[in-house]
Amino acid sequence: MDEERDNAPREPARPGFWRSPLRGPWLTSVFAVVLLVGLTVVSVTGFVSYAAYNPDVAAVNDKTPERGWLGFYLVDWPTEPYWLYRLTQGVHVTLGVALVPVLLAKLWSVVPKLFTWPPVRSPSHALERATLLLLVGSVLFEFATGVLNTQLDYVFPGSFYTLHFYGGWVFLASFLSHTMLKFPRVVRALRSRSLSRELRTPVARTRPEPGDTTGLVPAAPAPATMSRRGALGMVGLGSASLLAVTAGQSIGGPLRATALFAPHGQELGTGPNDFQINKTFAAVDLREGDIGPEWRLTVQGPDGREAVLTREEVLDLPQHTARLPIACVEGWSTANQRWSGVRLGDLAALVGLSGSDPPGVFVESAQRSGPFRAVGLRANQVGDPRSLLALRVNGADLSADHGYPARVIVPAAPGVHNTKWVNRLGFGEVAE
Ligand SMILES: Nc1nc2c(c(=O)[nH]1)N[C@H]1C(S)=C(S)[C@@H](COP(=O)(O)O)O[C@H]1N2
Ligand SMILES: [Mo]
Repeated sequence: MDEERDNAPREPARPGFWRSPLRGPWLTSVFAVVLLVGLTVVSVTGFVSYAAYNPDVAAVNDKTPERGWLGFYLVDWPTEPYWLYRLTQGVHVTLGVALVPVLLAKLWSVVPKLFTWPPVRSPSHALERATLLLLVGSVLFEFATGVLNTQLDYVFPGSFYTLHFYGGWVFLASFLSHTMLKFPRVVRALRSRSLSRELRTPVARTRPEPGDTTGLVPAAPAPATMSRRGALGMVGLGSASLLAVTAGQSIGGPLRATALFAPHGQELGTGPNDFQINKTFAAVDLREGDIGPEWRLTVQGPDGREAVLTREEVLDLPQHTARLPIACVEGWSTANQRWSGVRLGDLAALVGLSGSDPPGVFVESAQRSGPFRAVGLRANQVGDPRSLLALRVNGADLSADHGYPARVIVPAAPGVHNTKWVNRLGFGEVAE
């Protein structure tokens, strides 16, 4: 008999369906505050990441050419401090990953609201629900596309940036209005219970939150099977574990080995070239001949001046050294590597331009097709004395995987702007 009753339909809109006694405004607000702080940082670093692409410089940099005024905040991406992108993108990805359990817990805590009956009570209720749809939709979309991008090596060719950028704006707008709408309620809820007392309350003494006016506390709560302390601990432990298996990919050193979540963290070269490789020589559209003795570097200036150099001739130019990391949009970065090669400014001087105040440059790779074969760099990047066309790293020739015969390395730039297998530099070919 009892069994039959258990099998009866338990539709989620029925008041008695949701029974966890932990659900209530206080618990929801604790998760909300963590997300308010965390997702603000993730959003800001995300929009900063787009600015780091210097989209105004060249069409190949611009992943959202239709963005209009949504690019109002773009700045000339600086080269100082040299670890800037390593920090902003490391925080964006690592914090984003670590917040997944908090996000899921927050959604769990409010899920009965999804099935509110009647679904729409008034025009303002309809508006509130529409905003929530945008908020929940965009946050899930941003997390899904972000995690897929870090794990699956650009499964969305090119369009990832577009999707993630516009999704980011939808999220930010709905996040701001949701925050303003709910802020007073969150403050009130947080004041209603003491966190330290909650952390000392075991399951046996766990009761539903009294005097609820938000409708989050279930109408017919079941006895507690877990304390609020247990729920917070579980979420906290989940976040801490994700942090532990992610952070190492941008911190580096011995911690690299702990970055089990890192997609490229495991693919290293050998000897002095033993740091992460994004696309290997074999993975891109390159043939042996493209980087063999036949390889030439073509340097061009705005007035038709041109220099064509063999690798030996590039090595005969003054060589400089810069200790710089590679920091990928996927969140991983290398420790500082010791790059040596020719200053981009010195190469501009070869075609009659000022070496100390050079224009921007269009960089092209011998790679015949595929993403990242070309990039535009701004004048401030070209003029930085640490910006090199590197031929060697850590005292050895570049390996084929790291861009032999020559690659660009620029301080504070996203990894994707450090073009490998470079064979042409067009100075003055990009917007300033
Ligand atoms: N020609 C070319 N250059 C490229 C790429 C590429 O696919 N092709 N990948 C870029 C990306 S996304 C990154 S993060 C860095 C990685 O450099 P590494 O493989 O030497 O670590 O190279 C950049 N340079
Ligand atoms: Mo990258």
